[in-house]
Amino acid sequence: MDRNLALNLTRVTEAAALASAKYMGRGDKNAADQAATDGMRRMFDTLNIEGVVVIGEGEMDEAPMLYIGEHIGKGNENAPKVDIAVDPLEGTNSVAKGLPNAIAVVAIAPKGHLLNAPDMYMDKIAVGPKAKGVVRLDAPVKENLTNVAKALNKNITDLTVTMLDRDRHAGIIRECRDLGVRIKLFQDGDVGTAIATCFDEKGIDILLGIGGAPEGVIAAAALKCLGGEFQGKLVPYTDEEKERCIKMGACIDRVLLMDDLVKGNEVFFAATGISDGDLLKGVTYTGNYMAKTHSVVMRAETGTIRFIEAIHRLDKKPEYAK
Ligand code: VTB
Repeated sequence: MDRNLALNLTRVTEAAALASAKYMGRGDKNAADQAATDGMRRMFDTLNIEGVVVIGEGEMDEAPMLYIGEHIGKGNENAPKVDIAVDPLEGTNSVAKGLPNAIAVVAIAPKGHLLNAPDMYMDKIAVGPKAKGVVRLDAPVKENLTNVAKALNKNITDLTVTMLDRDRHAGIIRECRDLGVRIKLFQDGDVGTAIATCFDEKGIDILLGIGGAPEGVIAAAALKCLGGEFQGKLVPYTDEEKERCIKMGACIDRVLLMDDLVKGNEVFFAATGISDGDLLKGVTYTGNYMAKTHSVVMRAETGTIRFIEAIHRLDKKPEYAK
């Protein structure tokens, strides 16, 4: 894949972020999601790729665009054949309520390299590069936290664990409290918080808990670029979900490691902040029809991470000016 494609992905996530940020705090999560999806889809049409959406907005009959199986890109001669994983608006509730952590994200890899994860829950663990190799999703919480503390050269009581604020995490929260670690709960958006474990200054040492499976693949793509570690296990709650896993050939009996989620090292990832979050600042409107976006774009092959701050003239981009 041409390395400049990675930079072009920033245009794709910026487009989604600018489109959905207009709906910040307006209480309409569907409109925000729709705007993000439209914006992202339009920009994808300008890329010279022969892509297929493997993680998207739902099945073909559930979503009008960016649905699983949709063919994307101009696909000129020599266009790379790629898998595409998108979440035009990760954190729909956050945008609707004006809360933190909403981002627009995309990951791409050569065809067949991204896991086609069913839309259900996934149990997750994510750590940054220094703690890579010392955690196992199926190990007891105490063992993982002890190992991470050792790898980071910290006391266990100086660790910060983050997880979604959900009742289903009551057990892990109790175990963490018994160990005396700090817990940072968040309302939505575990892709950004998983990635935040890879940056020392974000003050998050480990992500635990259950969130969405498709977003798990996207987070794994980012952590591959960053040299961190992500593991996930599908959590089908109903017989119907179990059947869906079997039909899709998705493994429910074991922990999915980095290479099960994202094969190889040729993967690009981009994200743009919509509301302020652990990873990125959100879209800000600076007056005079100007907006500022904050994005991150990365490639696993070289490990280069770019933070891109962009100023957009909305008077020259009428599609975002409304
Ligand atoms: C969301 C969202 C996460 O998982 O909570 C969702 O905030 C699933 O959890 O970022 P709930 O059904 O309890 O809301 C994510 O979308 C992605 O993992």
